[in-house]
Amino acid sequence: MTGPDQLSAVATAYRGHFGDEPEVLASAPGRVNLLGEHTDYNGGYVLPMALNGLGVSIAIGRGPAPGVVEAYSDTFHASETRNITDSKEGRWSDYVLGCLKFAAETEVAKTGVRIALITTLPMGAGLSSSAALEVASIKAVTELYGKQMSAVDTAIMARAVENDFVGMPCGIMDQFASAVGDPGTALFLNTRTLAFDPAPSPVGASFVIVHSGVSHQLTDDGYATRVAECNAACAELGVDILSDLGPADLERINALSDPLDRRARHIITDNQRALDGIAALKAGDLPEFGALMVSSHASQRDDFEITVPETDALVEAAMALGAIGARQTGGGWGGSVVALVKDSDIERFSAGIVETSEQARVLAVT
Ligand code: GAF
Repeated sequence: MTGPDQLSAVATAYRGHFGDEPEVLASAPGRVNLLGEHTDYNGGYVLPMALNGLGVSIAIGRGPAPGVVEAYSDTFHASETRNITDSKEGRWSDYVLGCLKFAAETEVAKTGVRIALITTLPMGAGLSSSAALEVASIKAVTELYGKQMSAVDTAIMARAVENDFVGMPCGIMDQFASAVGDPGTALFLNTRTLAFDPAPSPVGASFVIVHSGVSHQLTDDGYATRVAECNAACAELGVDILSDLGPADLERINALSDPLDRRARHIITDNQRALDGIAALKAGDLPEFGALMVSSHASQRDDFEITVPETDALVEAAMALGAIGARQTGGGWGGSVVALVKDSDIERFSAGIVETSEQARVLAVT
């Protein structure tokens, strides 16, 4: 489904569920990350691309009563009723509620809000379904009440909702790519300064996103454990943030105790790969970009330990099928693999990769 189709579908869903017209329609894309994984909460570099046609669309209107929030997911045929004063309850509507609270608590307390949503992003695919939901919710509710918010401020608020309301200690990459990124164009982002630079698209090749079928859950302990390990490495190294260090500091990093040495090494080397990756894209050097993807996967597997056998096998299969590069993308412990494939080879590659695993499926070519 394309953007305008999704908006008209969510408007129809709103009418069908609530019985009246929505006042505002909004949407936000998911993202695939090309290089720089888990570097964002370490003040480092990332290279995500907002996705075309994969995202969250929202229809919103006032009602039914002051403070009441009615959220309906047409995709999952699920509805939840909350109050704007509620705390987090570990439900999907927490993401919506947190955004309403942070962006317009006073207004929602007066009018109440009804929201219908549609998502075309598979959950747990590592493509930022929660960030897309947050960004779409903030865009919808700010427009509903006539509030101005820049794309960068929307990303900052969406991350705050995730950190401070949902309780997931993520960085800003996903929300930034969703709010600021132009779908189909990768964005090189310095997560410390929020300076960003659109990246040129590869000529004659595209990124193929393949879901491994293993759904990840970042609210499980793994992600928070990695954040804590990076912080522990900082304490041992005497720095505030790992991105204060660079390749010249690898000797000191390698002397840390295990696994902090490997965790810190992944951050330093993946930061460098993101930097080298944007340079390779600018130079049109696709073999170099592909090699960086492969070494980034190895670093995620061996040093950061966030891959699973299914994504390791998919990366190997992708390379055996002639991909220029491939790696697991996103938070980890499953989700999707992204492969860089020559345009002339995409049909053969896509048919071949789904043959290698019963659960694998191609989600997008971008
Ligand atoms: C998840 C997080 F939400 C991001 O902030 C980022 O850390 C990513 O995992 C890993 O690069 O998507």
